[in-house]
Amino acid sequence: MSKERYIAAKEKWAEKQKARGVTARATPSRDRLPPGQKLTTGFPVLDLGIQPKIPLAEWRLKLDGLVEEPVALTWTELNALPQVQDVSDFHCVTTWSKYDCRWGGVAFTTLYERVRPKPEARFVYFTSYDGYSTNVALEHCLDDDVLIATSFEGEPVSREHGGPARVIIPKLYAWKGAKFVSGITFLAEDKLGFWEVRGYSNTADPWTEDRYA
Ligand SMILES: Nc1nc2c(c(=O)[nH]1)N[C@H]1C(S)=C(S)[C@@H](COP(=O)(O)O)O[C@H]1N2
Ligand SMILES: [Mo]
Repeated sequence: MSKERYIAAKEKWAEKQKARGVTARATPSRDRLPPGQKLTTGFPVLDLGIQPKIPLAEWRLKLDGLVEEPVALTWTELNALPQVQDVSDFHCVTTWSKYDCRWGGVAFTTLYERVRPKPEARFVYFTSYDGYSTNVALEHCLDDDVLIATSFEGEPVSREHGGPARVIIPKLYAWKGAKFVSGITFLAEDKLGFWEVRGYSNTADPWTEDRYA
């Protein structure tokens, strides 16, 4: 499917879901599977039809905006930062969830400390090598399970799953985690990302089925 048709189809799907009133349920589920989700054991791939190939020697992660120390980290520099692992569940807005994903990489808070955002910075805008973008309130990025992941289950993150580096924000629907991440910009005002301008929720909480704005 072409990129345009794929996006159009996904937008239409979102509209239909909204029309059917599945944006929220009266009683949120209290167990591990968020309401309206189905457990999968596989690992579906969702992208814009592009899986960019970035040679590691050319790869950069640019951190800029309202920060004291903007930086463009090389692959070597990213990997020289303290490394962490975290096991988390993955919830896609298209209703599949995957349990116990073991991600490894650099904690968002490590990058935060490195660039030292100014007090006015309250929002984060992520960009990617495939043209994708997404936005998240800074406070949600500062949970200790938010990672710039470079490994999955002990192996480098595959290209289809967003390698060499992708963002993981377990407490939000997975579209808030940019695959093929290339930039992290700290902003005073919120700026909507790729799916957010196309009707997806800005806050994206799986537990309240906060799917579409
Ligand atoms: N760069 C980029 N990041 C992205 C996407 C994308 O199309 N491009 N899709 C998002 C969506 S909708 C989901 S559900 C997850 C899917 O991750 P996966 O392909 O590893 O399952 O990545 C998110 N991050
Ligand atoms: Mo998704």
